[in-house]
Amino acid sequence: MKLYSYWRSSSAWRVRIALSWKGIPHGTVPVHLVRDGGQQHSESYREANPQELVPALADDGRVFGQSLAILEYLEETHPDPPFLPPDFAGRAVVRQMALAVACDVQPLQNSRVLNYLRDPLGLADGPVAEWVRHWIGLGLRSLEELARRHGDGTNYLHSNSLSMADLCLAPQMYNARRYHLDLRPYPALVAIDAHLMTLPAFSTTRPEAQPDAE
Ligand SMILES: N[C@@H](CCC(=O)N[C@@H](CS)C(=O)NCC(=O)O)C(=O)O
Repeated sequence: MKLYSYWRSSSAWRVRIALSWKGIPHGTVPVHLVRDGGQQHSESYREANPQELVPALADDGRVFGQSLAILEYLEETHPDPPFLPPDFAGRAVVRQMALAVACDVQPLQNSRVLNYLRDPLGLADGPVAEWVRHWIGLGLRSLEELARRHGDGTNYLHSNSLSMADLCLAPQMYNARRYHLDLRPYPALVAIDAHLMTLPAFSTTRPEAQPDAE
């Protein structure tokens, strides 16, 4: 298996955690999202992922994009240890929380969106950062409530075991800190994130631990 990744990509980090958690041997191909005008736009990478986004995962002669599709693929091909609960309702809740981050928060802070706000729309860096904080804050507010309803409020988002939702939470919290969002309104998420970062699958795959980190 080969993961196309960028050290600071929160979507790629989800997959790095999954590969580590499941102990799946793999290589990593760094794709620099800024250098050379963005290597995600190169012809060779477009061949791997026509969406020109990281991550992408190559396995067995095929390449997949979209981190959540990749996570589901890894879960189905390597079910042990699982990151989806055994019951249908539990799975739906975990997917609800993962998608709340992956569909409704992360896309609004992706670099191509922020670049478009700057040019051609003419927003300065201050308002752009404000935009990011606004959307992350809104997403975390609902996630905090969901964590209280479905989790233990201290270790995991759902029930008392690791799930795909946690794989989305930690990278999102990292980005919230990067943009200096006040995290005091989200004590359950802060506690869960702190616990997750004690797990080797999270700590060893964090952005700063990547070979392409700057
Ligand atoms: N929904 C996609 C999002 C992927 C995504 O937005 N990747 C970002 C990095 S986190 C990227 O490649 N950005 C490059 C760009 O904006 O040009 C997924 O979950 O894989």
